[in-house]
Amino acid sequence: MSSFPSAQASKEDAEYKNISEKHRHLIETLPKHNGWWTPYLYNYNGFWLSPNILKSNLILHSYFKPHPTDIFLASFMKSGTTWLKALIFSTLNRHRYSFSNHHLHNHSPHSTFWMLDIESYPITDFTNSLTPRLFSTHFAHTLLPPCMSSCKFVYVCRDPKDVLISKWHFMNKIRPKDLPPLSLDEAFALFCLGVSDYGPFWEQVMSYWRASLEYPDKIMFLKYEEIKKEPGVVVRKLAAFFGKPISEEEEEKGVVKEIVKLCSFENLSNLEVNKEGFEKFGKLVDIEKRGFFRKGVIGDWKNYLSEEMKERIDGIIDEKFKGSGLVFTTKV
Ligand code: PAP
Repeated sequence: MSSFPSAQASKEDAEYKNISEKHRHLIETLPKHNGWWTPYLYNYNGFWLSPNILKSNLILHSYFKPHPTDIFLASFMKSGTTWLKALIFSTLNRHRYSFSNHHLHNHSPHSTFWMLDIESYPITDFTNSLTPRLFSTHFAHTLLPPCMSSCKFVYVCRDPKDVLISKWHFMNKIRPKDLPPLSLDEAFALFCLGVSDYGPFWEQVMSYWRASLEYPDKIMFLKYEEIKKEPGVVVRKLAAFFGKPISEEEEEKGVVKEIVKLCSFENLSNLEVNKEGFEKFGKLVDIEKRGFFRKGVIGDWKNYLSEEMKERIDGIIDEKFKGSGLVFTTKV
């Protein structure tokens, strides 16, 4: 066997050199603003990204090869990603595991998806995955490689006021100790400016909303609040969207109820596997698993935001979503 690198490998290495150069140039030239857990966020094609996440985006564009059967879960951070990972995984694999001895009893929801946004070079070999391959991302739809648009996406959004509070708590947990704690006033000001990882919030949400209107058979658009209200309806929708509708026999056996129960906040947050240890996100960051389960309720923002802050966020969102057809139905 030759020990020389193949022509393909050296071409890819050369490509990576170009990416690193481009990244260095972007970091020097893009508009920047202080971030939530990194010293700076950089505005790349209209979205605020931390330096490593920006580099991952460039890497994805060059190296990621989607399969037609891949399924992507997209969300703004803190909008219900963990919950949807569990719901999608257990709905798709409902014939593979019994509910009394389920994979999710000893594997965290995050471990069932590949997180696309943290890819470094050389890109992961995703061969050791079940089919369909499951990926998650927080990138806006317009920041993703166009070749992914032939795949199915599930997008979940959430009331931005709850997103802000959830993110503020989370960021203070993962913020490096050499940065001072982020006050709620600072987080609020950043959020309202649109300076938020992967944001502005409204632009990221709108990118998927518009795409879901254009390609309804490819992008399923969900709201956290709707799932809370009728999780069973969402499980049935997901199953149908993946081309594996819940059968009458499954209905009779109570499969939908089992999935909803398995993925509930109460159940997942009390499993040992989600309480102890760290979730590894590539080489980027290790995050305490319990950090993904805080309260899991609608309207916790009321415990933190003043009336004036609420009005400000609602006002921004009303203006940004005006005429789009997207409304947050549950104004608590
Ligand atoms: P991520 O973007 O970092 O992956 P994500 O899972 O989207 O985080 O959001 C975490 C939020 O979902 C937390 O909300 P909170 O801070 O307002 O409590 C978390 O509690 C909530 N959450 C996690 N699992 C569930 C679940 N099974 N049901 C409902 N909410 C959940």
